[in-house]
Amino acid sequence: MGRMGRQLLGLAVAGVTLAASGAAFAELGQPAPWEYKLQESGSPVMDNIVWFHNFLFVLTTVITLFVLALLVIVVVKFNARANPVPSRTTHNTLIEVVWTLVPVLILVGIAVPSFRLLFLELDVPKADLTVKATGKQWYWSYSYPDNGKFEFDSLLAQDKQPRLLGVDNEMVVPVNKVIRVQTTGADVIHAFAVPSFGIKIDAIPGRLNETWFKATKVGMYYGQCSELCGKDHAFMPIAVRVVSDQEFASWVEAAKKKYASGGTTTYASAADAAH
Ligand SMILES: [Cu+2]
Repeated sequence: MGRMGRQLLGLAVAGVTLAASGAAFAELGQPAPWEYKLQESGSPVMDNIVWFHNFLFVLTTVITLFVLALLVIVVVKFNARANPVPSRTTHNTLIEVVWTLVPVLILVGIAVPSFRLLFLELDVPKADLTVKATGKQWYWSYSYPDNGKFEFDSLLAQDKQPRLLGVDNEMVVPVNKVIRVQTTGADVIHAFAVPSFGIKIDAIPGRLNETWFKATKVGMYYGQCSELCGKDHAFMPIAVRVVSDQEFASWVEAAKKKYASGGTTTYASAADAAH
């Protein structure tokens, strides 16, 4: 093996090792180093998204291999040397029918689960709890209209892990409950997205958008603003802490007192008060 070959092999080994160590660090609800798959699912909607993704992946792989096989057959069997006298066939009704009908059936087969998934995402079931997320330049505010209407700001915390995802005040929700998320924007368009819950919805000034999730496992889940909203767009993460019913109840009691003034005193709320 030449020097170049050894270097390439070394690079490949390093890559595989990194990927393996990345997989070992994979945690629920957050991205992992060298991740090439979807984040692990933490909600029924995301379960369905993962299923649909895998279904399409298998389907497209099979179609691609089929087309490749046809091309190889044509190249080998019908090149000028192997087949000096070409056929003069211009029409074959059976083939015309087959290559029209089969793609139609495949598309219908994709459309059915696709629409089922869209309706699952868009039809908000009867909610156990509503949380309103307001996108601001450049942080989120969460309000809990069902629990005494307290509201608080959630800003990136530089000292917290995971890097660029940790916040000072997390959004907290109970496990296995239908959470209705309402989003709006206070200044420009933002987007509220948490990959493990399978949600991504715009937060638009003057409009209230709605989505939902049901977190099936206790833990931390992270997302990010997903609509370019200005210079600190990359620094307004979303952190959701999913807890048991009892923990949620005690958090609500503490939060009511902590945020009684109607939000924490950030530069933004101070600016609001000045108006
Ligand atoms: Cu943004």
